[in-house]
Amino acid sequence: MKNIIGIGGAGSKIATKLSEESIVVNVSEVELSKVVAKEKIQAILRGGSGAYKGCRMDPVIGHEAYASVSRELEGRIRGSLVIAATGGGTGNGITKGIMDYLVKLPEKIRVEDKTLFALVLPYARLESAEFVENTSMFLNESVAPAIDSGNTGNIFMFTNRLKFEERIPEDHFNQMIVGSLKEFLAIPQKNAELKLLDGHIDQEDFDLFLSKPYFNHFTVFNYDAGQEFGRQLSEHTNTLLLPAEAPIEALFLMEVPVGGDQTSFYNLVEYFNRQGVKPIYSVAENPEIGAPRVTVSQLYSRKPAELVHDFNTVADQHAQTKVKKTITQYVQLEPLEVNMADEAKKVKTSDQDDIVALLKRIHKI
Ligand SMILES: Nc1nc2c(ncn2[C@@H]2O[C@H](COP(=O)(O)OP(=O)(O)OP(=O)(O)O)[C@@H](O)[C@H]2O)c(=O)[nH]1
Ligand SMILES: [Mg+2]
Repeated sequence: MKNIIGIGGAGSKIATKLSEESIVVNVSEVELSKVVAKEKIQAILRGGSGAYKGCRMDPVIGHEAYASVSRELEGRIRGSLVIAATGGGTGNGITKGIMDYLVKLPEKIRVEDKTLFALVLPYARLESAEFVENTSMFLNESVAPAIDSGNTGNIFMFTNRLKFEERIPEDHFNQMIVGSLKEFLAIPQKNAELKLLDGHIDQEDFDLFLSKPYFNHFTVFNYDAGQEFGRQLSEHTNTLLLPAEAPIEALFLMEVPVGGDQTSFYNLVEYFNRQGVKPIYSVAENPEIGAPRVTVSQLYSRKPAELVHDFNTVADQHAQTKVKKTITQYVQLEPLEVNMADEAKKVKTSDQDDIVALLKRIHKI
């Protein structure tokens, strides 16, 4: 990872928890002063005046401020991870600037230069209508085209649902996000350090996986080889992330204790095979654990309206209505055929059968 870039209040807090070597970007001087970072970039509001308190939840203001930092950011986003909340003005508006830039690039970005995004979505049931609307607009107008351009890498869709439902203190919740991301990103390092028993995920394989323009749902749990894997996977979704849809690609690391059964990974291979996916995997011996553990990542794709709906699937009737309103306001449904052609193209399959299997899997035929 070249740089970790935190944008806006939430983005900066989470990025600097992930690494003090982060770069933070904010309009707000106060928020910038509160974090320890390698580099602090202050975005300037149009007109250059004001107390630099932030964008007051207005992404239009945040997007206008993008012009003041575009040069600096465009030089730093390649091969980097961008972290921002989608609800406020600054993280939303400036990340929109980055995504628009990636969409308009005349050339295709190389694998190692792809930008990853970790987005923090509001919990629609309890967070303000502005946060929800800003998010709907962002998912539809920025995220969907960015994915379609093929120029973004994996996108992690974090949600504040658990934070609100379990009343978790903000700092602790941020630590949970960071801990979970670190665990997933440690896969190649574990492959380098642990004794490998089967398969292999090296840094290049991992980077290639991260470079795909899909959503990434990853999760970690103790695996019981005596039980069905699919059920365990659905019982152990990562509750910090939006749930995964039918996977297009998958990757897993299975860690087994010394002398543990190293062949149960075939269950996972077969499970994914039934989903039409051939996973990349490795099995490693970890002397520090007492039971087998798996880190599983699934890449999936969503259309704009589904995306907007996703972040609210668990909310109550009131919030459903709130989100429905934002869907009709912001989301224009494209003709299905257009999306399907794109989906098929994105998955670089050599034979027609695979494309048909893919379309079936995503329930389009
Ligand atoms: N998980 C988490 N969410 C946060 C945190 N701070 C704010 N949020 C959420 O992020 C959204 C608001 O985004 P912020 O990052 O505060 O806003 P901003 O990008 O700085 O934009 P403005 O302050 O409007 O200029 C809301 O959904 C908040 O609940 C945090 O530290 N952790
Ligand atoms: Mg702010």
